[in-house]
Amino acid sequence: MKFNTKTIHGGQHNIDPAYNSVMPPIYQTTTYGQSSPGEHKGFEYSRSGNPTRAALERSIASIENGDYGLAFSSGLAAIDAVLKLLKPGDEVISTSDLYGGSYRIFTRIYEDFGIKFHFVGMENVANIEKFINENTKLVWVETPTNPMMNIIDIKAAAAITQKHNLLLAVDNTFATPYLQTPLDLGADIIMHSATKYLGGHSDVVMGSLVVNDKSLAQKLYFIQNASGAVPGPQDCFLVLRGIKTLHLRVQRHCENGRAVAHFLKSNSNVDKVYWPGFEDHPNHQIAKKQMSDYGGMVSFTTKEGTLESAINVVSRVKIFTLAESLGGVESLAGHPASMTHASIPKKDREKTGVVDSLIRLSVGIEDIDDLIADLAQALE
Ligand code: P1T
Repeated sequence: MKFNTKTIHGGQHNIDPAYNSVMPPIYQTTTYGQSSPGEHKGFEYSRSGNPTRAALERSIASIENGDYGLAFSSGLAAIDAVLKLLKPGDEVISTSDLYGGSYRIFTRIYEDFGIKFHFVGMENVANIEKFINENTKLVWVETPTNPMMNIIDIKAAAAITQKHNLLLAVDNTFATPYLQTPLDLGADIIMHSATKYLGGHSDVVMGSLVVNDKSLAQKLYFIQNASGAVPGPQDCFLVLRGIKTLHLRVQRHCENGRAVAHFLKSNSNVDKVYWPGFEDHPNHQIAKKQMSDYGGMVSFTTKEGTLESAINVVSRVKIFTLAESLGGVESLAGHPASMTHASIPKKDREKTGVVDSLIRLSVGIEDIDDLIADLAQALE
């Protein structure tokens, strides 16, 4: 099955034997009757499993070319489940530029449990190897990175993790499987904030993991059930509905993202524009190789280079909404330093480029003329 068919049909065969409904019923139930103890029709209790969630988990696995999918109550709950594979003393090597909340769970929760994190610029993947020692267990890659749009070579990172017998997890939130499928490039775990493009309509908070290895899937399933951060059936239904148009939406996000990136580059009140489709982006060649297009996320700095100038722009937009999050049909503008990345100490975030004058855009699927006119008036 090709991708544009998988988004609609992947893992959805015979979802409703009772009435052949084309969408799975929302099984709004906590529990399932048993004919005698342990004898049931596949579901016992909705933390352990729910048919609507199972339909979504199969869909997500299918679009990521994976064998096993798991859904969580948020992207961070999915990250939390991956970190629970580790033990005190273990070490993780992570992308240095990443979502502020990922940085926060690493440094403010798991460091206290005795896990050590190294934040490494992975634009040159050879840097990963410098931090590997006998305690290293996991390499965490976000690509494109949030919000600097750095690109990390997943295949080259996988060659390193395979050589050293480490797990490679890729946060595929920005790219979506429409643009890149990390398991095919050698990753072990794919993580999503399904809140973003998979859901696609800014109405659900959810996370997911996809893996191919059966024993890894079993460990993660154990954690999902034992820790219990599962999504409800209504939310699973909404994300499943969102996935059915993922290919159409991301295609338009890419078109609009490209137009916005070029507009910003030509605007005299803009300094730098971060978008992996530019030929002068430092890892454009890798983006070109591992992604089928460049996505709808664009970051830029103002020419003035001050906090005030960035605040002015994000306060003046009218069609873009000043808000956290991304990946919905509507365009959003964010100020990473004070919003999504405020939990990263100023000196650390500035090292990665998250300066006070940086603005991040999640370019939606509205008419491109309206989006550009809106940015033009805000930048004036
Ligand atoms: O918000 P949640 O569903 O828990 O997902 C966390 C998360 C993980 N990974 C990436 C790359 C993300 O962007 C996020 C959430 N990001 C935002 C809310 C944001 O505005 O960047």
